[in-house]
Amino acid sequence: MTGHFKDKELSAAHDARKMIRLAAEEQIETVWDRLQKQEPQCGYCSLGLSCRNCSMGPCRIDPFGDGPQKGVCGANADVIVARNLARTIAAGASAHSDHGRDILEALYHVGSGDTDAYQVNDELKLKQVAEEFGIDTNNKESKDIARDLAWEMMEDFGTRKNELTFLSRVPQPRRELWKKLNITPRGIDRENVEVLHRTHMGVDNDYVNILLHSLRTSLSDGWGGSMIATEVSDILFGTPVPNTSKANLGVLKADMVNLALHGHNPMLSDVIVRAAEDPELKKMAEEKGAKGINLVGLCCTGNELQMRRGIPMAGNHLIQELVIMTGALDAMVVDYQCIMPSVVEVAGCYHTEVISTFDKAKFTGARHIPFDPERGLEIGKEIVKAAIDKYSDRVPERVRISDLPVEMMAGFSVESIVKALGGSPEPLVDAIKAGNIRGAAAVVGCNNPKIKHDYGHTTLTRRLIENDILVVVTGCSAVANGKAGLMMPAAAELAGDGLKEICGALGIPPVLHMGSCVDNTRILVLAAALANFLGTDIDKLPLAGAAPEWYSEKAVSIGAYVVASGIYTVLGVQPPIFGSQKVVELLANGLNDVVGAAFAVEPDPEKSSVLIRRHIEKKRQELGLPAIDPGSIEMPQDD
Ligand code: SF4
Ligand code: MSK
Repeated sequence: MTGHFKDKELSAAHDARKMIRLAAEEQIETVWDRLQKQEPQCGYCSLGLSCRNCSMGPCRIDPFGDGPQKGVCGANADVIVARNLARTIAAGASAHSDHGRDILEALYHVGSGDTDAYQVNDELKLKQVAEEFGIDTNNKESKDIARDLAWEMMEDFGTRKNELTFLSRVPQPRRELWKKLNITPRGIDRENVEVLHRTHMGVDNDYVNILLHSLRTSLSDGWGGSMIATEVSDILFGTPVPNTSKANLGVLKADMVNLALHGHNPMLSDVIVRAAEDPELKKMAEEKGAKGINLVGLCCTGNELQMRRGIPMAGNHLIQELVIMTGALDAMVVDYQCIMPSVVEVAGCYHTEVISTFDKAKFTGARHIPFDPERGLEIGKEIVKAAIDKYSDRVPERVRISDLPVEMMAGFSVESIVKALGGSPEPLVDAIKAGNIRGAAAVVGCNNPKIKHDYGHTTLTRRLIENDILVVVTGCSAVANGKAGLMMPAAAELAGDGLKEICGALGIPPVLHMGSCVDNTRILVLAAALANFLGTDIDKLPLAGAAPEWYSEKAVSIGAYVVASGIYTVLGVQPPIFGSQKVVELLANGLNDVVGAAFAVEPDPEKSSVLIRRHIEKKRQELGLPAIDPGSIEMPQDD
């Protein structure tokens, strides 16, 4: 077995472990089985040393120096590794940004009056964001502002602008730095297309130049496509406020129609929530013998729903096959991103119906009910009805829900954090200055079967809060930490004295749920607000990022824009760059002199917590704040 496993268990989560054992007993193939069958995975690809960008190839570079050191075209290891990384970042940035565009189109439909499925939910944010885009909001109806804002935001995808509009939120020194480096993101689509152009055979053959453009592309995601996704989702569906709901496989109900909402886009799931309230559909469910309709979330669609509507969370990335094995899931509705094709096969072993909904994300074997924002609610009802129909096919003897759900808080948008602080970042800044809180870390990203499920997230978070570092979480990390009980105010008991006191005074948990993967932009906005408040740049602050169990191309784009924005980031899974010492050196060290932050790779969360603590204390020293000598923080030894 690959990766960091200190014991034989594949998951740190109790509900998952039980289902994994069940899968083995019933010979249902899961992600862990398939990983094992893939081993040993290709060494060239793992090092980033293979290229199939043209048909003179495919080519590979021998990492030991005995075999070929150049592709047929003459590209060396540095160029091949950099090109591969650039394409990965572009794929991730494109996924986020295309998601943003889909939401934006819904805003445009609202503004044009050709849908009644959605409406403006947060008028204040609509006006604030419209003003950022230079739109006069005086004496204008919100419908008209929505239309004009959507139109202006669409321009940020194109080639007409020299810089993205949300860059006005970036601290001035960082904007100037990006300008000097020529990495100011322009059009979102433009930067992504340019990656594909540059990495075509015979275009950009300088690894540094390729990597700088990769940073620019990732910034077009973080301060562009993803930020548009977050802000427009808030405008349409409401800016999250703190709420308490529940998490783990125990949120499924044996006596109700269970419907899981999986993927990333909140557009469809929002109408399904409303459809499930329909009295006729509720009656239909009762006629089938169910007590009602129970909606649960998975992955980031689940995060979106939990943040805004308190819908319970069934699980994160590696739970998506296991939730079907409860035998109680009547339908899994998928939109896009992070949905394993295997869910259709696992569902085939049960009565569960997988329903795909986006024409750009079809799944062979699934039922396809195409989503159309203009007929949102009608489609939502059709989907809920399909789940109710499936309830009759459930086999009661195969229903296995035994875990009790765990309470967790969600809904910590920047607005609600600032409100909890009394309307200004000042109390947080004061607590950091005094040393009660040493700094803050974002623990984000996916699960990956190469890392013990949820172990990376929860171990790292525990160590950080124990040492008075406030943790913010998004994506699958939020689910892992919520299930582990770390996201209720009572978890402050596990924190160091300083953090415990602050959490107690504010009534907040030591680990704050800031949303889905696109909502990592909320973390950027918060970091920028802190830097602006102090009149400094983001890289000067005692902040860090970590993605202990990342797997996706989107996570690489996130890591790149976080580092390019000035935040040191530790990855728990090795990216495929180790075939080029020069690329590794640039990303792990050289970037410090370029953007003031760099990457580290550390699979053991006990060790990564030390790297983060050392970094935060170093930043405190540089700011002249009371600090622990970073060198005195001991690195745990291997067993
Ligand atoms: Fe080989 Fe160069 Fe073609 Fe890549 S671009 S496949 S290294 S010839
Ligand atoms: S769902 S991108 S596995 S966090 Fe956003 Fe989780 Fe990663 Fe998907």
